[in-house]
Amino acid sequence: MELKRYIVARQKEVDRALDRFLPKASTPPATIHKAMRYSLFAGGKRLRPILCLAAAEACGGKVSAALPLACAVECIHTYSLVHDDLPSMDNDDLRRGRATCHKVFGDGIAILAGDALLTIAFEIATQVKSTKRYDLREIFREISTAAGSQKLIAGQVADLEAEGRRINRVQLRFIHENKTAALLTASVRLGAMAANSSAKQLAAITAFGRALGLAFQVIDDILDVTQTSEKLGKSAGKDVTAKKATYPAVIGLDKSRAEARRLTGQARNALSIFGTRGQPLQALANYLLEREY
Ligand code: GRG
Repeated sequence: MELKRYIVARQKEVDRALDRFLPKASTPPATIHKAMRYSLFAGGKRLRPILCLAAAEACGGKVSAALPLACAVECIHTYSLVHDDLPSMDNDDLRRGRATCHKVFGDGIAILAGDALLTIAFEIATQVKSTKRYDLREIFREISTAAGSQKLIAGQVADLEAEGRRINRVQLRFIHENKTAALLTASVRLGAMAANSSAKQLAAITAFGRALGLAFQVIDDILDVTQTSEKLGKSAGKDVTAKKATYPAVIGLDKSRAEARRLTGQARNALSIFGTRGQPLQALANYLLEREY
């Protein structure tokens, strides 16, 4: 399997669908739709939607059936980045290789663009068809809990409260599991649900998502201290300046690299029940471990 080509094809598919789902930039009030599109089409890697679609494939489902859910998680992810970049949160000027939403549109519109991206995620998700095993209620519960105050927002709260303070490995894991791994896990679980996965398949996909999600954030922490802003498309070295809770800060760089490898191995092992249908997920896990941005 040629992974690069696979990723580019999926990115295009997701971008086309997002473009269809989002109001046009000229739709009144144009400012908000321009701001939403500015951040959504800023060149994100589309990892969460790609993982969602690959999970549907692994469970023997059609990629097209999972597409609305893949787009919904990308909208939630983008909202979280827009809000995270605000002066009252991480106060960042650079995201996805360009000026952050609030730098271009002002804080008020950036807050509203984030709100609107979160809300439209649920509107887009209504396009999915329920399957024999998973009805829309279950699918909506999955999305809302992942984005809610006990997962994504819990992680962000813990992250804000840990700034400048010494925290231990358990507290750090809590931040990473919620700030990052929860939405990644929901992405693959939603793909599996759209594919009417069996309980055994869903459990394997969940184990994969949790380990991969954690590995992803450990790698993100490592890249923050080893890469340039140019390469990352966001401000490098920010974690150290902001005295952020990160794996390199708590356990050191070498142990962080070993932990990322261990977690990636754990994620890949969880895929054994899928055989060749799990190959794209296997390759994506390896790719994320080796990534440079
Ligand atoms: C504001 C509710 C709220 C949550 C914010 C997303 C987030 C939580 C904080 C942003 C900073 C950060 C380190 C987030 C962890 C997740 C992460 C590594 C995001 C970047 O994801 P990529 O690399 O980004 O997939 P692209 O731009 O490629 O989509």
